[in-house]
Amino acid sequence: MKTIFSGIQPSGILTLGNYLGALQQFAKLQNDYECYFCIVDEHAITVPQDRLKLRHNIRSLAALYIASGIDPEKSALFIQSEVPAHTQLGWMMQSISYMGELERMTQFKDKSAGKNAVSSALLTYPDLMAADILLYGTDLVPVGEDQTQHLELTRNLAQRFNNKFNDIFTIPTASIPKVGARIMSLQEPTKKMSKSDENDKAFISMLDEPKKIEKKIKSAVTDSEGVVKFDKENKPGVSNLLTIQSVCTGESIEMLESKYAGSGYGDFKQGVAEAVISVLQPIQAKYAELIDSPELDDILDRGAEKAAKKANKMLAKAKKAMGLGRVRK
Ligand code: ATP
Ligand code: LTN
Repeated sequence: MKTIFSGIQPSGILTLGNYLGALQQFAKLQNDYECYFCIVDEHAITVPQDRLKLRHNIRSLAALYIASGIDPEKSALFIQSEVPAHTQLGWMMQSISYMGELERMTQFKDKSAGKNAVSSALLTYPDLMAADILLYGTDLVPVGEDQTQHLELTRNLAQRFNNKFNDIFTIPTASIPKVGARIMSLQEPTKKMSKSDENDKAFISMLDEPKKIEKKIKSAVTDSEGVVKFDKENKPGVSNLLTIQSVCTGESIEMLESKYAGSGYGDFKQGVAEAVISVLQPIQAKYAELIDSPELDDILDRGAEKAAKKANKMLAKAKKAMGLGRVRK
């Protein structure tokens, strides 16, 4: 059976973008693959975090994974910092990656732009991400489009390691959904929807109440043309809403365009809001049952144990390949 690994940062409450671009696919894949789903808290601290909020977001993310359909009987769900092999291999990856290639990463450039204090971990973030993936012999990594560059670097690092030391790592492939891989901000539809956006109106949180969802979609930036048509270049706002509705309902963009032909943005936005609410409501109900339950802790304990077992084996191979540690006499 082939292996899947993916991770989400607990850097805020998940958005509709995270759900449509990542979580939704995870649940579908778990029947056909051995799956490892990770709450990458060590990635989250590459930018400043409030410790209590971080702790809350970690648990909340765990509950959202399960509420979105991750079955702990099939998939291992765990917290990155509870499996030390990640940072250990991450350090080893740092020793084979180059400053130049790390500095070229778009996410690093975006997150460091205009800041005078940028952590060194923000730069070496992709080394840790490569370690996450490579520890599990991962074949497939389901992610949104923004992660393709990191995935490409992971492949390069794996190949570099295999050539230089020993052929131990599987070269992973990214799996990007055809529609929904890049849900845009509701306020600036040329920017991706992001859970750490300072403007609360720019994203729909997976835990927003129906009224709030409706309000945010109604105030989403569109254009003054009044025509519901998919045109990413000239009508980014409308195109984004069409994508959202299409992924939520399963109707194609063309079907939606003809459904709203001749009607204004009011009806259209109402339709989008209803579609989003009907996807998120059952998830929110499950989330409420889980968030304070000891069952969630048991799931995370079991997940970390299963993950560590596999990860430690690969870590031992990597250390041996690099000549770290010692051989018993
Ligand atoms: P942050 O804003 O803190 O950088 P984020 O919202 O971009 O976070 P991540 O934790 O970095 O979210 O991403 C988790 C997963 O969700 C990744 O697979 C990523 O590709 C996907 N994803 C993130 N934002 C979107 C989006 N707007 N549309 C589709 N997929 C997305
Ligand atoms: N970098 C990713 C989160 C992430 C990840 C991973 C995704 C960390 N490690 C391993 C897939 C596989 C992000 O910012 N979305």
